[in-house]
Amino acid sequence: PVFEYAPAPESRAVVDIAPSYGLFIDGEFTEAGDGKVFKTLSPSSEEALSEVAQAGVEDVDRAVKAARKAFETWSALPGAERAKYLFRIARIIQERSRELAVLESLDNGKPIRESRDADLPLVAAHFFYYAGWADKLAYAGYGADPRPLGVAGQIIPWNFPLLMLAWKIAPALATGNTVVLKPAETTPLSALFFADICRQAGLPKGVVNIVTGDGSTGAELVAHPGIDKVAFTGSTEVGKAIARTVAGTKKKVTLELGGKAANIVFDDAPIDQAVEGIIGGIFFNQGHVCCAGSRLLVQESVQDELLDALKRRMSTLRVGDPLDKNTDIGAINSAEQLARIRTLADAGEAEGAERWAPQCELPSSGYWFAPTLFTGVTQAHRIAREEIFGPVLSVLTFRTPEEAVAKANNTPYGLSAGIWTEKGSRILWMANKLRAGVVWSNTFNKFDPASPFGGYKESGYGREGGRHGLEAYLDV
Ligand code: TXE
Repeated sequence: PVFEYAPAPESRAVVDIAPSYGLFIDGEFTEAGDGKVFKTLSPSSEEALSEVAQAGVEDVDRAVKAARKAFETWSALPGAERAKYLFRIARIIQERSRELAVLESLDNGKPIRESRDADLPLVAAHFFYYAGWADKLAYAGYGADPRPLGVAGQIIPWNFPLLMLAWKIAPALATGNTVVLKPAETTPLSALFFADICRQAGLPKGVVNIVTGDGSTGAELVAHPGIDKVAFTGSTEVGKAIARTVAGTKKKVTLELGGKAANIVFDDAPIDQAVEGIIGGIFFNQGHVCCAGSRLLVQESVQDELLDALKRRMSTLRVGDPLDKNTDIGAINSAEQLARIRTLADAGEAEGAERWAPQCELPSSGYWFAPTLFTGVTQAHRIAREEIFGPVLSVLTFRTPEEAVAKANNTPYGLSAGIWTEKGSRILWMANKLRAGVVWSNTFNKFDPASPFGGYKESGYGREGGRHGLEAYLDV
């Protein structure tokens, strides 16, 4: 009764979603000890996709114990052996990528074009990349015998469920750690499919454990004494709570939190190219992106020209069915997130910014928000200060590079920034002044597993990706 297939587009048939899923502990799917479950919905239709176990304190304990036990043998395996498993996982991800892309779009709401062409290739690339490191750790700058930390408790959000899983699990396994991972409560399915991939790859039992549940499951995982390291991606508020919980324990922690990135356009930038970068920067993944270019800083002299071009381009964006290959903007992930976006957009209007959105018809069921632009925004406005995490762009202006830097840095966050100019010397000057973990120039939202990613200030600490990402899981 929980699960009904709606008459659906053909592509939906490529993935077989079971009516219910258990927790993945010690290589087996098992029910929660107290039998509790929750439903995961498709945000584009509000239909239940499946019923998933809600892990309680005893389940978290079982998972951590399984990971501890597996750590004994996994950490003792030669790196070359661990690499074989990771390569196998990467290849299976590639083989099953159609199925995973459809699943991700169903559970998350993101356009299939993005899950197929961005998320899944990056997920596989991440496993390939860290597979390549597993046998190269000794004498790579970490001493003769760098040691894994032990059991990593990893908590991920709902915006890139499988990619965040890859960012967490691949480096942990490559370095000889074992993991207990908790996916977000609105997007648990791809992590459970990944559990199946671990089985298919013959990964030893207990090396990867998946405990589904809400924030309470996450809090129990963080507090568990058998955890050696916590890796978290999510809200700044929860990140701070996690840092408080682990303070005074042996646990190491990396946090990847929110952002309020500035995309800075100078008057010499090629306008069409900048418009594409601005559009991708804020509307990719419905703006559910920690490094989204949510503040556009435009040099005053090109403001009118740029805004005209931007509005014309926004008018061509197609909002709708995530499984339609023509869709540019899919569904907002949850009713809660939609409410947050609406609250902040309403605050923008109430505080006097001018709101604009193209004519677009939104589907009648599901969670949707039209691509929206605010002009006349000042630095004091909430929409210039708070992370909206939705398809909403706040436009501010500047006259000089110094003013652009001051405005870009005027935020508690420091995850990313973008610069659009033909002048190379200006790019270098700006990149050095911007307090952001990533600075893109004449592009935006470009990722590579070899490149470390992470924030300054309240955007968190520690780096994921690249060789820096290894250090988060090693005692050097
Ligand atoms: O995040 P939460 P939410 C920002 C974004 C968004 C806001 C709220 O601005 O609007 O956060 O989103 C788990 N101990 N980002 O409420 O609650 C939770 O179950 C341990 C930016 O969804 O932080 C989920 O698995 N874990 C961000 C994960 O934390 C806890 C991505 C993230 O959920 C917990 C997501 C607790 N006490 C939201 N409470 C980014 N950096 O990309 C919750 N969780």
